[in-house]
Amino acid sequence: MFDQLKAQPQDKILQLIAMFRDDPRTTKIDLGVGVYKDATGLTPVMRAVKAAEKKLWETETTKTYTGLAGEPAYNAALSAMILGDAVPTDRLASIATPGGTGAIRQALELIRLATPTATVWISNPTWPNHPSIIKFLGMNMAEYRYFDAATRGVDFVGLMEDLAKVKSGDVVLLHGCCHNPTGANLDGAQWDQVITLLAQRGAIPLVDLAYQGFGDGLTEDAAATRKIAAAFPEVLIAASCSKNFGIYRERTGILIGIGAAAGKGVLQGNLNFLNRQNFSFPPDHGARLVTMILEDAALKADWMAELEEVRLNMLTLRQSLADELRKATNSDRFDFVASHRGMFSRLGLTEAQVNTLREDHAIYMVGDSRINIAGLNARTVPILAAAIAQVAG
Ligand code: PLP
Ligand code: TYF
Repeated sequence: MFDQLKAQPQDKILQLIAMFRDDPRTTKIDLGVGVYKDATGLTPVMRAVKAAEKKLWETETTKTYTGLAGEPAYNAALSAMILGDAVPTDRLASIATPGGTGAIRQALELIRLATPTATVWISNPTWPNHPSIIKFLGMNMAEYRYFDAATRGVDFVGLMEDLAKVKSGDVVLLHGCCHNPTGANLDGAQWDQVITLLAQRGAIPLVDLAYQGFGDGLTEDAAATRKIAAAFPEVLIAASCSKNFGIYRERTGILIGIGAAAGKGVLQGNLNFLNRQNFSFPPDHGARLVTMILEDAALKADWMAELEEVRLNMLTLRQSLADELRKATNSDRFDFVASHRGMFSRLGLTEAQVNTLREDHAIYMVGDSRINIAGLNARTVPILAAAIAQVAG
């Protein structure tokens, strides 16, 4: 049987991790995979997470199964963090999932279960796992323009032209904030136009929210998601706690379905069913930590303070990289780096330039010239700027 298997395409981002590891040069700089790193290059366990883990060890009395949908307290606390009071809770159904990826997978399976012929629209470009999972599930897919290669901002005219072709019942996958891989984002007025257009078209938004708190702030980064949640009869939200709680390997996410209150029971039943088909009970450790933090005023305040440090550190790095690139290239071509938000910026370099940066300068970025801002520090910012000026100046 196994001889029938074909080799599968690898994730380019994950491949880069191995290449970096195998590079013996001590000067190497990793701007690849989207993991937050502090100035010393470490991905720390957040203070509130450590404190919650200690408390959990002391107070946890059982590790028996949780519910199929996860612990209700987790779903309630995380839904409230994402949605505020944008939608009445009698319209919300939700399941805990293994990470944001698990939430996206379950969302797509729910869509396929309800409307197998629906088309899922994704931004060009997007996170590679989006098209990979959509294709794996055998679903129809279409792309909308997103990135303007000249300005490195959003191609808003192209985006609106393409989304005008969405048909009633189609699903449109939107990055709630901090677009991956570009770092270019819609402003509030542009979100309003997108929402009006998609509502007219009868689309169902699927929001991927993986970086709440990494862009403009915890509440600000949820603003578009909240507007969408309030504006459509049906919405899916796939959210991740990997980055904002720094609990990547605990696999902590949520899928929220918003629909008519009258259909909540059936929607929740279908979400539970999908969890049961795929893995029965979702992982609980990370979800429990998140719940403990969100329900405890002191832990929550400390977590928010540390998340804010993380966010501001990335903003400072953005500004200093933009400044250094101004000096190194004697131009304002790279000013966009400072206005991008989240972990990533797509620099707009060619694949050959990306390869030269890796081979000659030991600087690792994804082949589409996406850099992880958090991979930099005060020492490496000028090194990167000088190398970019050399290969692309
Ligand atoms: N969606 C996007 C756009 C991402 O960048 C990520 C990765 O962090 C995820 C979803 C989900 O990540 P995870 O499955 O680790 O929670
Ligand atoms: O885009 C990134 O780098 C992060 C981490 O299969 C990631 O979202 C990358 C690849 C992958 C899962 C997570």
